[in-house]
Amino acid sequence: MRILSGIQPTGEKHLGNYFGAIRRWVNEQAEADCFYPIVDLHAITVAQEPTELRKSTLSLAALLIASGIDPERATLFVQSHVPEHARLAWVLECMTPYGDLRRMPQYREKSQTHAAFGVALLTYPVLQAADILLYQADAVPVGEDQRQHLELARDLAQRFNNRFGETFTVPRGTYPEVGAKVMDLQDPAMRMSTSSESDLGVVRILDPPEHIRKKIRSAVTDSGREVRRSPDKPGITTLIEILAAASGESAEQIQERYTGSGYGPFKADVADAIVELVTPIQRRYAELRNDQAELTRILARGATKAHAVAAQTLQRVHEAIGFVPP
Ligand code: AQP
Repeated sequence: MRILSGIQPTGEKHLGNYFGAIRRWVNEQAEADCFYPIVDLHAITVAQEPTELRKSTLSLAALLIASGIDPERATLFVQSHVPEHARLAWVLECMTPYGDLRRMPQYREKSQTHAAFGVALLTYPVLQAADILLYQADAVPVGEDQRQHLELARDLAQRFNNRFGETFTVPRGTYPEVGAKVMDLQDPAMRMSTSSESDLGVVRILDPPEHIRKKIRSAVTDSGREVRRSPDKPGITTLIEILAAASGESAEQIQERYTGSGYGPFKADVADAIVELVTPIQRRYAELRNDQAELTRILARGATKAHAVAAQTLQRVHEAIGFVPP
C-alpha cells in the first residue's frame, strides 16, 4: 500500500491541517509505504518572501517530525528537490481541459480574493496530480477541501492509461470521519485556513496555551446554552467536532456529558483538550527546530528515496508518449 500526501510550507499549521492530514499521516506510516512532500512548488503560486519560505520549509519539517512523522519509516522530502514533479506536471497539463481547472473551487475562491495572480493558481491542481501519480499512490489522506483535486488526479490517471496503456495507479482520496473539515472559530461557515481573515478564528498547533484558551473562549456561539450539534448552531457544532477529534470521544458522548451545563465549562474543556494535544508536539518542536543541519540531512535522504521512485515513473511516461530516450 503506497500513500502520498503533501503540505505547503506556508503560514503556521493549524488544527485543520492536524486533524485533516498530519495526524493521519502519523498513523499510516506503520502500515504503508508513505511519501510526504513539503510542497514548496505549490507555495509559490502566491507570492512568498524568500527568507521566510526557506525558514518555514525547515520549521515545517521540524513540526511534522515533532508531530510523530518518523523519517526512518516515511519518506519526508521537499518537492522542489525532486525535479520529476514539475516535469510530469507539464505532460499532464497538456492533456487537462482548461474548463476542468476553471471550475476548481479553490481557483474560483482565490482568483476573486487576490488582486493579481499567476497562471499557476489555475494549473496547480495538475501539479498536485503529478505529485500523487509519480509515486503510484493508492491512497491520499487529505481534508475535505481537496476532494475535487483528487477527482482530477483520478481522471488524469484514467485518461492517460486509456490513451497510452496502463501507466498510473488510479489513487483514491481518504477522508477522516472526524476533522475532515475543521471550521473557523470566528466564522463557522468557513474552513479553518492559514489565510483566514481573523487570527482569533484559527488555532495553530504552535499557539501558546494562553492564546488557545483565549481563542476558544472567544469562539462565536449562539445565545443559547445547549451543547448540541445542529445546522442552526454552527459555532457549537465546530467546537464539539474539535473536542471529538482531540479526545477520541463521539459527538453524542460529548453532548450527553454537557447536558444542562451551559457553554462555559464546555469551552474550558475544549481548550484543555487542545492544550493537552499540542503541548508534547510543541516541546519536541522546540528541541528540533534549531538543528538545521539534521533537518537538512533528513530532507536530503528523503529526496534521494523519492527521486528513485519518481524517476522510474517519469521514464515510463516518456516512453509511453513517444519521447526518444536521452
Ligand atoms: N480546515 C481544515 N480541515 C481539515 N483539513 C484541512 N486541511 C487544510 N485545512 C483544513 C488539510 O491540510 C492538508 C495540508 O494543507 P496545506 O497546508 O498544504 O494547504 P491548504 O489546504 O491550502 O491549507 P490552508 O490552511 O487552507 O491554507 P490556505 O489558506 O493558503 O488555503 C490538506 O490535506 C488539507 O486538506
